[in-house]
Amino acid sequence: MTDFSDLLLDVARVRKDFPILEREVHGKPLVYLDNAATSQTPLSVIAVFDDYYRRFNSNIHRGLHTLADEATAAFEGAREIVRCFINAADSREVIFTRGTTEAINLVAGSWGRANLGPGDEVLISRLEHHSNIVPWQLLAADRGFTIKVIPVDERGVLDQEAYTELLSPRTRLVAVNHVSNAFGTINPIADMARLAHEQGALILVDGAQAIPHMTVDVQALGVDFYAFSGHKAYGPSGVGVLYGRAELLEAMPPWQGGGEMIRTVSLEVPSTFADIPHKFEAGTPAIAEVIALGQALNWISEIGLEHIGAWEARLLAHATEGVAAVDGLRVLGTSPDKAGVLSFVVEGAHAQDIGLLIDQLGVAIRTGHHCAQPLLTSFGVESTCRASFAAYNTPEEIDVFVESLQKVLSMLRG
Ligand code: 7TS
Repeated sequence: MTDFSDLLLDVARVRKDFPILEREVHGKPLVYLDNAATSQTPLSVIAVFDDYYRRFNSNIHRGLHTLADEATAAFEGAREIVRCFINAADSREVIFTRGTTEAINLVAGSWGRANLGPGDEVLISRLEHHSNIVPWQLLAADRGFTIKVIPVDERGVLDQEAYTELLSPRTRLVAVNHVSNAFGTINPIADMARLAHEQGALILVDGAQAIPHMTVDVQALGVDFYAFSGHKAYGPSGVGVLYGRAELLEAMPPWQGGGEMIRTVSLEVPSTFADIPHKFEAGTPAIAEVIALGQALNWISEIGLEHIGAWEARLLAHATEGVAAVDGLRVLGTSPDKAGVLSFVVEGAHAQDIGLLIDQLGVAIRTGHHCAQPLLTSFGVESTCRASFAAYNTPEEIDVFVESLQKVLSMLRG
């Protein structure tokens, strides 16, 4: 039995912030273990929307009236919260996007389109989410560069020797995730960044699964670009962040054109563009969502990322121990350095069937390829079941999950 008593996270208090956790599903208390897809939202973040639309809903940056001023101050305040949260040197290095996917597409569409061509190589890994694969494939078809893939070993750990060998002066960019959504593997980003830079390459990190679980210091990691989403970090959907080093962002051409990103527009001579970060924020952004994302990061800081990380690690250990007793169950992703993600398959039972039946018992897990088809294919499976943990999950919920899984399997096996 895993001991949680030494940990400094008051889970009962944390749970009070999440009204959704009180609901029932099919007459059973909800056990929400799909946090890698989307985490739940605390009251203080929900309250941002009420406050914003009741008191100062207004378009930002271009108004002179009070509401526009207040909305702009809150929006730019959120940029400073993000800067501080990831320890960026300058808030101009924080660009708001719709999410991780859009952040990566921005780098591909702007930096990639301007800098990549025949003879160049982009290194990705077999652990990537489709959103860090497909933008590079689309661009490669257009620009004629080559994509190379860092392999994983049988634990789902990136092969660092192969990485070193794949790196060469032809490598222009390394694009890897910080934490794998499918297996939970934590990648040694600081080392990988150093090796990339030694070859003159840049490094883009997909941090969608890292931001809510571990301290991310973009300067200490030495990364050039870092992307994440609000909805996996106790924030709303429809908002995310691209961090980019100022000198890179300044040299990059605009991506989307429109209002907000211009300095002057002329029909006779070329238009000129705003300074960063506004150059990359065309059109009216998701204002309330950005402010709410700031609040979500504040909520994480109040609980303390070190406490959240330690709590989730213990939940993972408890769940791993629990499923070890399940007949025919195989865990995929056994990296020694792993975030709170438990992916597994069970002999003689389809992941889809498990997912549907366990939902009847109130337990929400994810089944499928988790948008990481190349990874799953290399492990000889099309889909897995995945339980993923957040600060509000409890050891008792893990026990319900394991018991429910046993019930479902005895139903499926007749
Ligand atoms: N990168 C990683 C590592 C992810 O886990 C996800 C979403 C994305 C990128 C895309 O983020 P978005 O916010 O732009 O959609 N991952 C998952 C998941 O594991 N299940 O549902 C979505």
